[in-house]
Amino acid sequence: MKRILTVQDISCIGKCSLTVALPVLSAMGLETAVLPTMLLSAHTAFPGVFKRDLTEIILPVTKHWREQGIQFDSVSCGYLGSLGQVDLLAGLCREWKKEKAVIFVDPVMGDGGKLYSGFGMEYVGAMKKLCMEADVILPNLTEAAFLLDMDYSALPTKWEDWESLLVQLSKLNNGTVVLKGVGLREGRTIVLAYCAKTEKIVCCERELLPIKPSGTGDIFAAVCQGAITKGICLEEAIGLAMDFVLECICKTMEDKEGRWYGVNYEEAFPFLIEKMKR
Ligand code: PXL
Repeated sequence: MKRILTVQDISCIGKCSLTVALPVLSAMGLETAVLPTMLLSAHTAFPGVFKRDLTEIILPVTKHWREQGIQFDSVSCGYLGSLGQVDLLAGLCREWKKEKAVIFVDPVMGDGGKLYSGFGMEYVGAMKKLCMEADVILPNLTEAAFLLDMDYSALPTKWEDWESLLVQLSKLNNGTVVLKGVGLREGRTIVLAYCAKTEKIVCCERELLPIKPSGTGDIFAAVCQGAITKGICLEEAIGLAMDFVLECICKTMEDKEGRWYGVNYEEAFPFLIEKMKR
């Protein structure tokens, strides 16, 4: 079994980051190690969240793994707690990469044109440096705009302009970029990917559903990491991640007793497990 690591916060309530990535990756048949970056009583859409920054655990935990000779086939970073932590992870990713791990960075810092609460421009600068260490970066449109220092309202509307935006983004890591939520066509959602090494563009298009529960970006990133680590090609990995996210959103819409704050991924698992058999 491949062994992978996922580095992100644990939000005790709210179904995002580690509480969705771990079950998804385990269900995909990967031995999944976790490195929690911050503990939050709930995700940041709740008011008055209690937070405990876990930066101080990162070096002792990773030192112990090194002493035990533990290595990873891939490592992913998602929501990180603080500036210092982003720098710390950049150094660790460099080490893991030398040990042949494929590095995925979802530069989680905002959505809907705005940064999440607690993040400012310094955080964006640190995130650019972390992206440099990644083989694959997976920004949403807001994160892409911040990473390129451009205005969210100036994002492209034409296909040719998206192509050049992808190329610009791929210069951050000189690798692969997976850009989520591109709205090129009415009623559709598009993921565009570009690989700097092959100069190939991948475009995956699906139906745009009317709700966007939190946690779906984290699920998307987890499925991409899992699938690519298992040797599935980029295009199929993105297609699988989009299909599973759609299934999760459908289950969320069907669930009349569902909670406002999270995605119903639990009832979508049979779909993912069935897909992984093929
Ligand atoms: O889903 C991204 C995410 C992860 N972790 C925390 C969040 C969010 C988005 O709001 O608040 C704590």
